[in-house]
Amino acid sequence: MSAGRAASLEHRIKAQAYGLGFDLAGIAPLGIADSAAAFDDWLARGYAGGMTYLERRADVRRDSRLPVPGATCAVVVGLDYGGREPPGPVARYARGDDYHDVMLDKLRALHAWIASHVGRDVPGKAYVDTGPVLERDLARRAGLGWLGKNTTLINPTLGSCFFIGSLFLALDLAPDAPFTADHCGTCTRCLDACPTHAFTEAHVLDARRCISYLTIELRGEIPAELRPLVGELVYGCDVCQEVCPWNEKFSRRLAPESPFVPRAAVAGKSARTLAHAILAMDDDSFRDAFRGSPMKRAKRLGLERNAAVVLANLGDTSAEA
Ligand code: B12
Ligand code: SF4
Ligand code: SF4
Repeated sequence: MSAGRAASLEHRIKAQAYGLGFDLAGIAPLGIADSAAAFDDWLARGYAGGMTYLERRADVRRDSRLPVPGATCAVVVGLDYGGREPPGPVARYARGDDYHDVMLDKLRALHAWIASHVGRDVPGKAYVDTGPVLERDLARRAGLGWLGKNTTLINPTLGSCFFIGSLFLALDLAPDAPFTADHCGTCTRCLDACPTHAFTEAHVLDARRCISYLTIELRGEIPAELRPLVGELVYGCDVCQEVCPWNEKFSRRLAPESPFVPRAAVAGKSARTLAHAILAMDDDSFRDAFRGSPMKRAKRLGLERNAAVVLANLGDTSAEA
């Protein structure tokens, strides 16, 4: 294939990704992650807490040649979830439909389009969040942004409120240039604003203290000393992104037809109203309210725990007894 035709294929793949609704697209070469040593260190310090799955396939996470044997590159995409939507008790990413489903459908459509475009089967696999991939590292390699001090991947025209997905392919594509600049400068807003002081230093998050971990991933009780710091957050936390100047400037509102528009169970609800609604649910109403939502990850028990913590923080004892 000539260099000219190869360039046009990369361009068309990215154009197709934008056509499918993605906001960012780039091509990453595969190999040992640039932050592999930082990841090892993070695991060794125990910062993953109960997320033991991160340790189990750490060797695969560290080296992006391993998740999909035969793959030679990954098309990495970003999908905005509305960082400019108003704050509330549920993190913005989790208010609407489950992004795993939304992104995987689009990535599989992209994969099918690539196969039909090149006229043959192209072995490959799509991942969103749950695969053994250091997605932010891979996205930086694809040129989509830099790793901020709050550990999120920040794009200079979109901020950080977007999901990352990747399509690993056994296809000879020219990679994009990695994002090498760091636009955090001397800013420390995210580190200073974190309610639980979860950053041990810039770029390093002790997940065991992070409200996102405590309200979503943790099974069992939230440690007593951290409960008051959870404040009114029922599910997830956006604080270290809300204060980021790059989000203040570039985050977006959602289009009315976006799958991430809040569903009825959470839309416009205060922390108190939502917490009471959760505590009043039975299995059936929980299933109805959160079918197809990322919030079902915490399970009914986890959401009830969070609701109780939030009501205690509000001094609301009406749900007790
Ligand atoms: C585990 C996990 C979590 C954990 C731990 C987060 C963490 N920072 O490690 C918890 C539950 C706390 C969490 C929270 C959130 N998460 Co999360 N999470 C993941 C997951 C599954 C793995 C991340 C991981 O490997 N962590 C291990 C650490 C060590 O890696 P890292 O976070 O990538 O950090 C890198 C840098 O810090 C860098 N590094 C370390 N030291 C240094 C030093 C320097 C100088 C530099 C430059 C870099 C550097 O190396 C690390 C390894 O690559 C990814 C999906 C995936 N498969 O990658 C989603 C993912 C990272 N999460 C995501 C989101 C949206 C969130 C939340 C915003 C959700 C919310 N609102 O509640 C918060 C954000 C909290 C935060 N500040 O990170 C998105 C991030 C999108 C983006 N634009 O960055 C991802 C990519 C999911 C997705 N597919 O969209 N998450
Ligand atoms: S998501 Fe919230 S609790 Fe977690 S690091 Fe960011 S500000 Fe701190
Ligand atoms: S708040 Fe400041 S230091 Fe933190 S990620 Fe944003 S620019 Fe970087």
